[in-house]
Amino acid sequence: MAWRSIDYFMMAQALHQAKLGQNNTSPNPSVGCVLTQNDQILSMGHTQAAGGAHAEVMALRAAGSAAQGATAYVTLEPCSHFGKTPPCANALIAAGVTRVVAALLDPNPLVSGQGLQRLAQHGIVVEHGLMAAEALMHHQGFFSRMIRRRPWLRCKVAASLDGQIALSNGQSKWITGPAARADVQRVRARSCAMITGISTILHDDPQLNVRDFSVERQPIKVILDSQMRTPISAKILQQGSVLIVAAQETERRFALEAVGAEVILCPDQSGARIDLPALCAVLAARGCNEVTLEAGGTLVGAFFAAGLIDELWLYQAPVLLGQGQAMAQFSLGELSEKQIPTHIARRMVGNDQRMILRFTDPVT
Ligand code: AOF
Ligand code: ZN
Repeated sequence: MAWRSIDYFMMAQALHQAKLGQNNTSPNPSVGCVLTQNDQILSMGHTQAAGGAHAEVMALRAAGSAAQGATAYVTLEPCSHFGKTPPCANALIAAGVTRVVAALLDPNPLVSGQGLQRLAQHGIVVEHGLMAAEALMHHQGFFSRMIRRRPWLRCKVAASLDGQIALSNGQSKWITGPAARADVQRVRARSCAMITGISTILHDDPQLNVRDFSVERQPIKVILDSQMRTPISAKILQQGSVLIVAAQETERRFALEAVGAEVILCPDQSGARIDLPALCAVLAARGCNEVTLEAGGTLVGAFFAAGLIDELWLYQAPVLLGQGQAMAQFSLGELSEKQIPTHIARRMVGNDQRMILRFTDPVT
């Protein structure tokens, strides 16, 4: 397909729209839509919070009758099914749109190609694949959940130059600076769930919530706590939306449930530890597209060893901590087994370096 530069420009606007919704549409993907007439923007829209209007409907509402004969640029194929809302394909047809350019086909089996097919059956010119790689980066969580049945898993680590996340005595506040911590708040805001371990709860008493700015949706807080040792006084329990994942039944379940936590069992074969792949499947089944792990070296190491970390967000402070706790504890028999990212992006955030290291290729 030979797209014109104006097509790229419009799809970039649609992607920008899509990003506006990224903190609150889950389990729905946050899609962006731009309607144009004679290469001029008529209107734009993005997906509303779950159950609300889709991107196309928002843009169509804003354009009104001017949508007759328009082109629609969408980051994801318009839907063709009756879900919580009626099909966007029908709305585009009814409005008289004559051309639809989608970056990606919708991996949802209820849609997957049928949206574009319906549009084409009504004489609408349909194209797809424009800026697909960029759109995939944005829609990665939704694609991961739909195709792999597990969320896109990001691991956030704040470490020193020498890769330590805490001193030997456990002290870890604060290795990175305020700009990096503010950046982490944005990462939490777009996460459907935050995962941590019982050791982090006992040592740091974190809240794992978004508090620098207001959000419509706080992430679910998931505590991997094999023996249900989370203290009732833990700050995280005051926030609500806490899921405690244990390996064995204990009588502490009742006290934890009494303060509002949900407790589930997800044991591995040994019965003593948590089955990490099964936990990821549980989170996907609950509609989690993107999940962030903020934990100590033992749990991070276990997730790495299980091959479940798609992306490492490493905030590296320009300090040396010497003897301390390593960011990921796992052991390799051979150097050839070392974990190698396929893509690295770096930038400075305040005085700290942020590296985004991807270990998984985009899921399509
Ligand atoms: C679109 N435009 O903006 C989005 C789409 O239950 P519903 O009606 O909200 O439908 C959810 C499904 O719609 C979701 O799984 C995905 O396949 C698609 N998302 N489609 O046409 C949008 N967010
Ligand atoms: Zn739709």
